[in-house]
Amino acid sequence: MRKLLVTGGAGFIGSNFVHHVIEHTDDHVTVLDKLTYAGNRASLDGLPGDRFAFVEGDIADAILVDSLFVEADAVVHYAAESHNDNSLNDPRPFLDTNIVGTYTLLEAARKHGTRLHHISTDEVYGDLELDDPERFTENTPYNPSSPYSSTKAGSDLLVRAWVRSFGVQATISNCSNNYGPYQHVEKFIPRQITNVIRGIRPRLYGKGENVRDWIHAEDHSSAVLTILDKGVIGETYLIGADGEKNNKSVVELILELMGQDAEAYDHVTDRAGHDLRYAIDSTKLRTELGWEPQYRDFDAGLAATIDWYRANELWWSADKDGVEAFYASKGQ
Ligand code: NAD
Ligand code: TDX
Repeated sequence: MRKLLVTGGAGFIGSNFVHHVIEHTDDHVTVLDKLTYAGNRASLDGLPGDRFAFVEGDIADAILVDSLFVEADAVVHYAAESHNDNSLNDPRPFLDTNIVGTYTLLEAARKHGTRLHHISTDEVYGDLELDDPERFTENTPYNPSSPYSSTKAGSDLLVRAWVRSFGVQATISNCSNNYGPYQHVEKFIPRQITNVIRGIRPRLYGKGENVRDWIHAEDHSSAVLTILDKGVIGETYLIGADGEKNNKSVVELILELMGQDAEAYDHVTDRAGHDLRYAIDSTKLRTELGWEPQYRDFDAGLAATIDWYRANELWWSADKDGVEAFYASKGQ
């Protein structure tokens, strides 16, 4: 039985990955998570005790990290401060976790010779024009815009340096925007769904022309497992499912699927430095490692996600008022 250490496993994508691993492999999973405002222990409820363990702690705690690396066969690193809007308000935690935290894991991987997979984002590449025929590839130069994406870019570069300088056994993946269950209500899709459930009008930043390349969290999980099993050490793989949509069309679809007038939303203050468009070319992952996305019907995936938020109001309701108060203070 392979022993996996998953950092940030109580967050959105990490918890989806843990459920995926328990369902599709024989691996044992230990989650290391600080349970920040974004971590929710309930996202890991119901997992079998003989396959799963939870450790509350900080990835920047070198002594704790060292003790967990002793036991692990491989580490999948999801833990991060992940929200662009928060990074515009208070960048410091992004430096502490995304940079110093990743450095701490790399030093432990170096000491113990542990296989490490680093989870990153397409935002490290900056943004594209709406009519640009090119999409991001593994060769696109880094050009991050926000404090969040610059710290993720920095963490990727640390991984590359530790591979080259110290022979650390690491791979990197950069994925596009995820949707699915267990996503915090601060993020775009859950915010609008839970707004409609609460009788609040959805909030679209600026004109809503910005494009995101949506992928279901399940497809992200299957891609990460593929890279963990078959990826070449030192390589970067882009993960995407050809899901480009502008924000306006996503808000309208949420409203329609929830039985509301598709125009019943408000335009609010735009995000500072708002990236215009992300688009992923995942040819390398598909041709070299044989991965394919399974969730190709965005409307069906979004409808299932809406059902999940309707059925799990207890999971998100405690966070909702605070998130809306924060946005309201910024005119969003
Ligand atoms: P999230 O904010 O939902 O979860 C982050 C988790 O990390 C939380 O459980 C939190 O408690 C934990 N954490 C934060 N700081 C920590 C620390 N110092 N020590 C230990 N645990 C800590 O984030 P997410 O959306 O699930 O993103 C997970 C990873 O995927 C991040 O690295 C992010 O950059 C990357 N990513 C996200 C997306 C997306 O669409 N959400 C897309 C591509 C890549
Ligand atoms: O209320 C909103 N209204 C709105 O129009 C919110 C919260 C967002 N938006 C817009 C901003 C973006 O164009 O929706 C789009 C998506 O916003 P977020 O959910 O904040 O995601 P984004 O900034 O694109 O970043 C996400 O994908 C890449 C994740 O949060 C990152 O962690 C990941 O790296």
